[in-house]
Amino acid sequence: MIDTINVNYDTTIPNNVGLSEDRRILKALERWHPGYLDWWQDMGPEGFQESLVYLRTAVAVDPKGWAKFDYVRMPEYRWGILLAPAEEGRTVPFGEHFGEPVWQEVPGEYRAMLRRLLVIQGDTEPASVEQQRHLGKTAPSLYDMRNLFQVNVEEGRHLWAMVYLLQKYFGADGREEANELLNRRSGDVDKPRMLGAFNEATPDWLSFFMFTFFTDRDGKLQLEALAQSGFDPLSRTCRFMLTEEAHHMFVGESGVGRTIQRTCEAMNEAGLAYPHDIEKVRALGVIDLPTLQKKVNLHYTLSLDLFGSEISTNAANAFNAGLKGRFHETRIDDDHRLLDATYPVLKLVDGRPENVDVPALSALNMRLRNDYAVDTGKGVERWNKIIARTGVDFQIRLPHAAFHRHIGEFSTAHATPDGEIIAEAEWQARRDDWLPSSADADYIDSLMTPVSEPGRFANWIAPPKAGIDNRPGDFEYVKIDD
Ligand code: BYC
Repeated sequence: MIDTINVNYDTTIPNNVGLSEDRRILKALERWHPGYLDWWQDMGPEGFQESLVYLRTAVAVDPKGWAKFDYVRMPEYRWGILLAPAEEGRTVPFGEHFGEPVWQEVPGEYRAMLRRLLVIQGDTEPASVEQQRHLGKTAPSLYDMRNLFQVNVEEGRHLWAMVYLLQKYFGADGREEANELLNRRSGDVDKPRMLGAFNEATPDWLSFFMFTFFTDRDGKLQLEALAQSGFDPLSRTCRFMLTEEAHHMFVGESGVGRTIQRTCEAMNEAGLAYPHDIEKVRALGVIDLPTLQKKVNLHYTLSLDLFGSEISTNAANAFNAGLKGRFHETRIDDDHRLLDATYPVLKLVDGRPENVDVPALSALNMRLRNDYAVDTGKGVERWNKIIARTGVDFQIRLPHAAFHRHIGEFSTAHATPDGEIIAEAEWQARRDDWLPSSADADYIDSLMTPVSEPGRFANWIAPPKAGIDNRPGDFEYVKIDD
């Protein structure tokens, strides 16, 4: 009998899906495994493959007490296939098949659509590891370095999660896609990753924290939407991935929060009251808040692009089919079919952004993006509380959804962070006021000197409030030379 709660570590591929009784899939995954390890060696964290890292590994899929912590060399991390427990009697919660029993096999007519969703989701996971592979060398502390590596190994596991679904349910096509997931490369002109933000560089630690706050949160919203799926194995996979994802957003939110904290403290210690006096704040060796705002503007808008076009037939088809639902679908009080409903979509009307009611089915990307904006806004408010507590007069704000967009309704327009549409020339003249300039990048880069003594932190970032797994402040989270 398959134990669906505890993870079996006796096989080469830890799992709670009974792989040892599923020889065909076990074989397919074992054939894929060496290529994955080669990819990890080539594209995973550079320079630390032999170090011992204090990592958590999932031992069960029970939301309470599911992980254990221990020192592991990353290439020896036990990546595995973990699905949340099945819900008995679960029915399709939306779309044309609303109320029918969920599927354990892929419905033939939805094969192509489902495969595309799995491949896009799968592609983002190795992409983020590739984007972050240089960061170990400039970690501001061993604590942060360990968090980076934890995020990286779990993104690797999320790739395994999608590869399992592709191999198990899509035969030869699935195997081919699984191989392609190891062949594309973030930022490569010939074989780039599929979505925009996953081809951008993550050159410094502030970018990493912004990425895990903003872009991993797109991951949260997309996984929440896929966790509603009528294809039950996908739903169960995503539900467990979300358990791990929460830590990634914690890393981002607390990382930016600690950066803010340190900047404000340094300003207070030096008697600097004016946050816009950038040169004086930078002379303290911390990241001035206006530059931090520019990074917010960049990462938020790159992440908004990940929701696709505001009006999308792809999204409508996936909803009708019962494959991809809305955020918290089962908590929404409506018909879950959206036959007559409308939804307001932000459009460019007479040269201004305006809400226009459209059929709700066509506006599902916009709706998920709005849910994302609300979720993101709460985190930004928590950052603003940190600033307010220090007495510094500054507020971080999310820019308007028309600002700096490459996908959808506003991709052809230029807008200010307040949403005012402007001409190309004004945009070019003011771009560096709103988005990080190369001089800003150079300054941040100049702060990225590594700190590897246990318990010490780079000058630009405050220590965390608590250690990982309740470890003391001077705990050696990474044994670099062991
Ligand atoms: N870049 O109808 P449209 C995560 C393409 S993050 C490039 O507007 P649709 C993670 C689109 O593919 C979560 N291309 O959009 C985070 C389509 O092309 P085709 C990842 C883009 O399909 C951090 C065309 O434009 N998971 O997990 O409704 C670290 C028209 O498409 C982009 C998912 O995204 C773009 N930004 O929505 C690690 C879930 N946007 O097919 C991990 C799965 C659109 O016509 N994906 N296009 O050639 C989806 O649900 C949808 O595919 C999207 C796009 C939301 C991405």
